Amino acid sequence: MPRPIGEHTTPWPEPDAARYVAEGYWAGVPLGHLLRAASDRAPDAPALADAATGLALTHRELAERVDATAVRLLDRGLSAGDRIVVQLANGSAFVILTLACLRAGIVPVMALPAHRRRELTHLSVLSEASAIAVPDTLNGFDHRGLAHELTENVRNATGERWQVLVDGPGADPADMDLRTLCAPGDDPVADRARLDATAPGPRDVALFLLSGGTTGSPKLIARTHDDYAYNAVLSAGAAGVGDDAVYLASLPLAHNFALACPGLLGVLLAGGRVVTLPTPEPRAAFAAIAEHGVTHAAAVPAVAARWLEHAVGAGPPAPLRVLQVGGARIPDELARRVSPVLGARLQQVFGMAEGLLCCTRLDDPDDVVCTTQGRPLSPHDEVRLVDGDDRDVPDGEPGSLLTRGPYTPRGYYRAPEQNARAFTPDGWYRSGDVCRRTPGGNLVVEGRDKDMINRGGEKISAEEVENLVYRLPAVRQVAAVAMPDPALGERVCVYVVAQPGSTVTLDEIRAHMETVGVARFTLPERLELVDELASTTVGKIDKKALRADVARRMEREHGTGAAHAPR
Ligand code: OOB
Repeated sequence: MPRPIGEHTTPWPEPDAARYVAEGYWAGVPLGHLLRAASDRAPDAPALADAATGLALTHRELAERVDATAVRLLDRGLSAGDRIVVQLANGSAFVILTLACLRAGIVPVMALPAHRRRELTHLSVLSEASAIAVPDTLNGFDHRGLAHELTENVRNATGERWQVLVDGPGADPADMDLRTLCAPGDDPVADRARLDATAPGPRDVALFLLSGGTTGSPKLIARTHDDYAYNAVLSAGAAGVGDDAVYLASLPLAHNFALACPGLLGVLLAGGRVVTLPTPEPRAAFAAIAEHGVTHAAAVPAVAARWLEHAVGAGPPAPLRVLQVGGARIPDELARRVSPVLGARLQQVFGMAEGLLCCTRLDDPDDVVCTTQGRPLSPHDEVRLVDGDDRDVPDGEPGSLLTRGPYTPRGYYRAPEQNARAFTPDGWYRSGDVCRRTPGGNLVVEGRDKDMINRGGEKISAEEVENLVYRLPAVRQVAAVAMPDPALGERVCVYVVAQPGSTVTLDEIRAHMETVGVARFTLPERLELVDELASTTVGKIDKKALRADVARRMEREHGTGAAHAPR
């Protein structure tokens, strides 16, 4: 039996929780109920369009499919509180399965399609998952095969049964076929009554998001029904999402941004419509925007840049009203082009799977929208900017951002050691972002003091890359750092000191990491072989100096770092 989730979470202290309830932040209703209620308000309005398959569902049809799927999951042996790793591309199977889990109290673990053996094993074992949902193949990769390969490792580690749910014609009798699982049911009234009677509690864990990579392997963030619903509803309000909104989900839905900021959940809860697309590639995205009358979309800066480029030839994506940009800092010059070129209002979103969301508001002056990352969503979000001794810095000075609030959990799941570092004893989350507060109260993200590389919004743990590179016998010392990149903001560069008489190449490092099985976006894209690594006065590797060094080298090679696009 998997351990009850509650054994390893850090709940909000009761006085805070009571205040969040009393002041109406926490609705006290599980997400499945809220979604059901939203669909009852406009059952015949369109809810979901899968741009890849053409499937279109109204709110009633979606809710009934979700209920039918939830009932089938329960009938096939999954129970409320069980965990299921969901690794699906954006599409109707992702939506129906995830919502079905929320409805039944089964807890989805939001893996990314890019994850491979190492990440999936870690997530499955840590969450003690009893199932995984995968596409049969995606972009030429055999996800079904890998899911079955994990069976033995996961069973040995957790003692759990391991069921593989497969989306696509490649499913065979050893799998649960997601197309059958997500099909319409025979008795929607009975399904609904059964699920209403066994619904999870509002403070139960609704889902696990993944942390953006500071320690070796991703950590799990347990988000409750109450806190995540609040996150989604509040985001919808700030993005101007109402029942007339049509939202394009083309960033991975497993990311907090596309899932609930406002994303899939916020838009459905507002009675709007979601269009799923497996890729944000501009041609496909612009076609989907035109075809479905998309009013709202979300992008990381690298995607926004490609959309801007595309719009110069193709013209603006006419129906688009709001483009949210977040996940990494958008350069001010790029931000200023969004409205004139795309004809849509820009909303900057500075968020984190750990909770806190900051954003610019739609009626903010252009200067605020284009040069800041906005301010916290909730009046109950607490934000401090502190120095190295956790003392508040004067306004206008950069400081490390600490936060607490009604949708920022107080600890990672099953991670006491990391929690001691990432949270203060009185529950503030150390985001690792270095920010400055403007006189108007908005935050500007100026840098970070965490050891993470932000590759176009994908977060990569430097420690994880180093751990893997250290496995190569020729490597004596390694440090992974961010190098500047014009398209993605940052990419991974590794500095290596080889063993005496040995050498190592970038291809060897990448091949080794691929053999271990990690997401491709984590593979280093540049190698610097050096005799020694710069160190600080206390003998730690000086990553700041290495980052400056690689930027300098690239500038020398190409005039500016900007001209160079490795791999
Ligand atoms: C979003 O969430 P995560 O968990 O993938 O990454 C969080 C980290 C932040 O701590 C910060 O370092 C960086 O990503 N970040 C930004 C940013 N938005 C996120 N840095 C600068 N400017 C921004 N606008 O990335 C995420 C979650 C919800 C909504 C949007 C993004």
